[in-house]
Amino acid sequence: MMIPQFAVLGHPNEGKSSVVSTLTEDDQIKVSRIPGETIVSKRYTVRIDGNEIIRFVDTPGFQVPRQTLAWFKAFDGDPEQLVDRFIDAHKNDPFFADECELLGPVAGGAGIIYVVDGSRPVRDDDLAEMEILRLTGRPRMAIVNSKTDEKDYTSDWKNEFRKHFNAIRVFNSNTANFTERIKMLESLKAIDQEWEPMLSNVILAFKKDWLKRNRLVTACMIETLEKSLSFFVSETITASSNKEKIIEALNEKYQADIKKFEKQMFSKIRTLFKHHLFEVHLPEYSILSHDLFSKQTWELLGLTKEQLAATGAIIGGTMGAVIDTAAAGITFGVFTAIGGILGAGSALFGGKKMAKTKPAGIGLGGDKLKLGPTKDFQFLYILMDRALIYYSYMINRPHGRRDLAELTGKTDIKKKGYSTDFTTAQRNICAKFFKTVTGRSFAGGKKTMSDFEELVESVLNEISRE
Ligand SMILES: Nc1nc2c(ncn2[C@@H]2O[C@H](COP(=O)(O)OP(=O)(O)OP(=O)(O)O)[C@@H](O)[C@H]2O)c(=O)[nH]1
Ligand SMILES: [Mg+2]
Repeated sequence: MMIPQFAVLGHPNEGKSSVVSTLTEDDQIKVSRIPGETIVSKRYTVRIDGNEIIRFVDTPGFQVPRQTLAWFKAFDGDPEQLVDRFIDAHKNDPFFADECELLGPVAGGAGIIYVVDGSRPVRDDDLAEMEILRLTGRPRMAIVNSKTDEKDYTSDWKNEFRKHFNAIRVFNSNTANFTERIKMLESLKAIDQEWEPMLSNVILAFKKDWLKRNRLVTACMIETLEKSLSFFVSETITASSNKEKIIEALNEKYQADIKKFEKQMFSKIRTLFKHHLFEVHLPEYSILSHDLFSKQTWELLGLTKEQLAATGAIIGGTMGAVIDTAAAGITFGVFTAIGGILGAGSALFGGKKMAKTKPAGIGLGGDKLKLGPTKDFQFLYILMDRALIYYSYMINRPHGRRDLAELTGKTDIKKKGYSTDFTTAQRNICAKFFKTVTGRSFAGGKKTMSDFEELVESVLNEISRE
């Protein structure tokens, strides 16, 4: 089957490779500050479920546009043959090597996407390039991909573009998200009526694929939430056991494992959105860089004072408060932290209510110290919000953007979790889910799970549209 094909052309170092990288979600394409990075034309095909959908060809920049234009203008053969004849005439001439290379895909029938940096003024060379592209007679679109915000010549560029192109669009390869990629494809439809149906199918395929990814994220998130919220650790103790030590070890294991579950989920999300280079290395103050169990995490996620009070035990715990469960004669010390998450008293003593009646019961054999599953409903929101924030980073990071350093110090991090905006109905769904997965209620069952699934998926779809 024929798929639409576009050659991405322009001056050296204007962001052609970066545009191809963002459009194809391929972060393995080389992008460089030094002009002349791309020296041969290379095809990048987008595949969805194994099917080829659309192809973009990355090309080297124009080197001798004025000389090329002079040849084009002097050409008096069949205009349909113009590009082919140019390549025939110059393929062995090193002076025109880049021009032959970049015009190759155009001769092969590709549509044209012309990229310029809107933060610099229009020059004569650019006018020559645009005129060359017009003379090819191929369907063509121009995009302004501004490399800096310092100066903006977008309107000058647009004025020139109007004379030479069938469609014009501002598209920034360093900020464009899914919605902008789709809009870009929508405007590509305008460059040639014959291409419209094909491009409509491409857009449909992209949209379907995105929804599919969101469904996969939903499944992964729910699996991780279930695993984390129902998680517990336990150990058999005897009279001679060092309980404090055991509890401390259980505490560590509990936290470490839950963090591991989260890490695995993050890695799946990252893979789904095809990031190899980008990972979230957040600045100090950000939510995700905080320890999952730290006070800051809870605060930054936007929990109210009341909610924080409800989790007081956790914070108290990390502050070193000591709760004495007099009956059992065990002081909790550090594990108050867990006390809050797990619900101090009962969770520590699986099954047997021996503590109250037999203060010495721990020594009777077959007794267990158990941490988890969590009793704290807020923990669900914490885990959810962290997943959603991570997801939002992954989906909003264009693959053509390579300045990893710039990310640190950025302040556009959402200070509160998405769950803070949940409606009462949504909170109820979360509460039921929580009760079900922590084994505290069997009410609802299937419906509880499908309601929660629907909720997560709709939140993901909403974040995708932002
Ligand atoms: N800030 C910012 N930088 C960009 C943007 N697009 C490209 N760049 C940077 O501009 C430089 C050139 O980008 P490339 O995509 O390699 O440009 P190119 O047109 O393929 O260059 P050649 O292959 O050398 O012709 C790189 O340092 C990019 O990171 C953008 O939208 N914003
Ligand atoms: Mg390049």
